[in-house]
Amino acid sequence: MSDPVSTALFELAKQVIPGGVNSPVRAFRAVGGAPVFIARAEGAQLYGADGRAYLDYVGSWGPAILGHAQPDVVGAVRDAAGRGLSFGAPTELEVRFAEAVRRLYPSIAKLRCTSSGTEATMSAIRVARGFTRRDVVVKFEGCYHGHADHLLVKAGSGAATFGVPDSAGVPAGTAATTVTLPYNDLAALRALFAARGSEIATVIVEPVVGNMGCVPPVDGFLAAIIDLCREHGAVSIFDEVMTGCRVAAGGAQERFGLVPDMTCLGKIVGGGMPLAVYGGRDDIMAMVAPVGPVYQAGTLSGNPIAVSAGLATLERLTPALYAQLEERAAALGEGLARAARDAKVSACVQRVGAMFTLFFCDGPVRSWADASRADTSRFGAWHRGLLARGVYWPPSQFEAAFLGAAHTADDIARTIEVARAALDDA
Ligand code: KE4
Repeated sequence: MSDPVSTALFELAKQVIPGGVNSPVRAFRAVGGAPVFIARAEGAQLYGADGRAYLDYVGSWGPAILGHAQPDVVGAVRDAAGRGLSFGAPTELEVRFAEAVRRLYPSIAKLRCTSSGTEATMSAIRVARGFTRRDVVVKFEGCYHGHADHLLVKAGSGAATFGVPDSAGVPAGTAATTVTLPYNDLAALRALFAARGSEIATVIVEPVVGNMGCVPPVDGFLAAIIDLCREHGAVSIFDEVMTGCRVAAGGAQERFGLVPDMTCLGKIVGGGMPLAVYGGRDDIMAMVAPVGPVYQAGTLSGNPIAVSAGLATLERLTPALYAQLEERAAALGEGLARAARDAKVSACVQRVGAMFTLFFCDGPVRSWADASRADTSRFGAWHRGLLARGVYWPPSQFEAAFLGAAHTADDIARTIEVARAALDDA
């Protein structure tokens, strides 16, 4: 159960903020109880409003790969803040940041900063539509790319029919230019291109899905997206807002050795500050105003404080960090799978690098149709058991959990034991 301080704060919050939260998943509706209100965080630990400590596996939904309040990142933010918070004018910092991103993502010839992942994907799609002079956007069921209207769309009646809104307030006409296919379904993708290839502006994909829980791509799926887009004059967009700097310093495209036409980044690149990126091939990015006819702008785009946090983070994404994350995440994944087997619970662990999910269903989970079979009420009971024992897990079966540099081997061992005990509650 949540602490009384958080519960009281939650009641106050609900008087002034819809659902008491500034983003829906934080409301704990999928797992029950009041959300923990966080007072501060350091390393791998969160501290609730009542002072209670929690071992954190959300990491602000990915950004905290170096651990919370990492001294060098905080120092960079403090220094930058002393020089002014925002200028609405170009700075050298933005140039250095863009150069640092390009070194990690050679597929990005030019990039633009935005203040959120939603802005990054929304802008990338607008640029792809301007570049191809086509309207149709292809996405995959279970993938989330932020809350722009044309991305809040679910599959229509048939696999390759146009989408229907997945949120109130999205006009049917907007949804109708988005086609949603099953993730990892190569046949459906090929069939769509065969039928409508000349209408498709872009295919946007989470190269490793985090937003239905961690679902890796099957061999050949991502390469097929890139190849089919090239063949039909469409633009492939890797939405690496979550996977970027997470599954490798250079993201999924580095891990899998692929070259998408455009890439979106967020979360880790901003070190936890409001900073995201979209970019890609020179000829495509030449479409962006003021050079080209596709308009995109932002008062706080490339904000010097956010960019300082991003730069300080990128500079610390070392091979040693990823080796440590791989070792610790593998130990945790194996420990969770063993605990589920010992408890005779139908479950599977899916992991790519330091992003992972314990699904309460048999694996493999390759698509939304698979993921939606998970026992969400059992997940909720397990989550409450973890929380009661001081482990803060993503409050939804359909989210990925994350490890950071500050998680120790002892933290992993403790988490496995706590997970084992919580499985008995679930
Ligand atoms: P933001 O607009 O939330 O910065 O980014 C949207 C976005 C785009 N693409 C991917 C692959 C993403 O995962 C996200 C946002 N991720 C969610 C967590 N699954 C953010 C948490 C939230 O919505 O509160």
